[in-house]
Amino acid sequence: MAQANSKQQSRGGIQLPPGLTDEDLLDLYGTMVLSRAIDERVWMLNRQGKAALVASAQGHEAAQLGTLWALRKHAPEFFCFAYYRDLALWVGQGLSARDVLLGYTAKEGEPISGARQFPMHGAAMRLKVMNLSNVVAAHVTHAVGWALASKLRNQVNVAACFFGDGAASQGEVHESMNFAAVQRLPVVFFVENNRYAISLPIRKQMAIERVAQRAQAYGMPGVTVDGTDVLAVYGAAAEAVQRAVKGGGPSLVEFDVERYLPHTSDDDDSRYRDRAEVEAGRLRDPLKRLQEWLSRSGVLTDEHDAALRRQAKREVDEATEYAEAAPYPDAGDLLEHVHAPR
Ligand SMILES: Cc1ncc(C[n+]2csc(CCOP(=O)(O)OP(=O)(O)O)c2C)c(N)n1
Ligand SMILES: [Mg+2]
Repeated sequence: MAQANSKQQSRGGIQLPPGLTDEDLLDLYGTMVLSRAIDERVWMLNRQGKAALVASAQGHEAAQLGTLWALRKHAPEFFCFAYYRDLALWVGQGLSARDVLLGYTAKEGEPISGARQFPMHGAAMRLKVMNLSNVVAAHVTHAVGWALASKLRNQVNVAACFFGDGAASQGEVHESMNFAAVQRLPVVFFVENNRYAISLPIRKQMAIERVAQRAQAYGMPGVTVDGTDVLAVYGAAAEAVQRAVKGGGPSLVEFDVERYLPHTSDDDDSRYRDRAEVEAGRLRDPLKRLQEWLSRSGVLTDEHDAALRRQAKREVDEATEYAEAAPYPDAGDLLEHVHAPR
């Protein structure tokens, strides 16, 4: 756990949450730039017929990265249970552009699942992230199981569980939250609410305004914050993580985010989403928002910004070239890891 510095500082008229430094902010911003560059590239490769399926994280990045930085600062140990839209989280935890590109192009050397599809499904214990299933919400029980194990072992190992608004209506989520609250487990439920489950708008899958309203009924605190504002995300996540660390049990943190692109590259959102709505959502760009605020605050110069973007492009170009040239895995490996780890 990094040492949180307790002195609160102001940047561009905004109070920094305690513990966040300018270096953190630049590091987080650079990670967001890289994640966006990878995301745009894999979408483009899909359009060229080189990547089979893409679920974009564009619009969700601040929710994922603000949370990650809160975990790093405030949890002695943590583990992330991610879902398919969590590219920025993976990149934040050190999955390289090359590894991501190997996954999307299904090439040999991909470290998480040996290039099995969907991309970025599998476990990376060294990165403290796993995304074992594409079955919506199936991992929420795993996260609660992790938190239970850490409590039984007297460890402080926070389980961070990420899922969408649609997943929030799955049976496993209700059971998991109820069990976690009864047992006061060190788990935080992070809901990335983009108001759609594929084509289904949120008003058709729940009769209340906010997912966070449910928290009270389970017996845990619930809060909704602007998930495109990295500082708001960090603040809310830090509070929930600290509660888990102190033995205060689970929390639900809901992020109000935007899904810029169709559900996946197989989807056509023009059939159910008004263009004006999508364009309005793009005005809440977490990357642009962070960039403008850091520039205004004097933390990020134009030169530094340009250098970070050049570096990200270099990494993504190199990764694309590498992945395109890499061979496909040997078909004889197909059944490896199916029943038991090697
Ligand atoms: C149990 C189950 N039901 C349906 C699906 C098909 N499906 C895949 S993603 C998805 C929508 C999930 O929406 P949400 O949880 O809001 O996440 P988002 O994609 O919006 O980030 C559905 C219905 C599935 N994978 N698993
Ligand atoms: Mg959704």
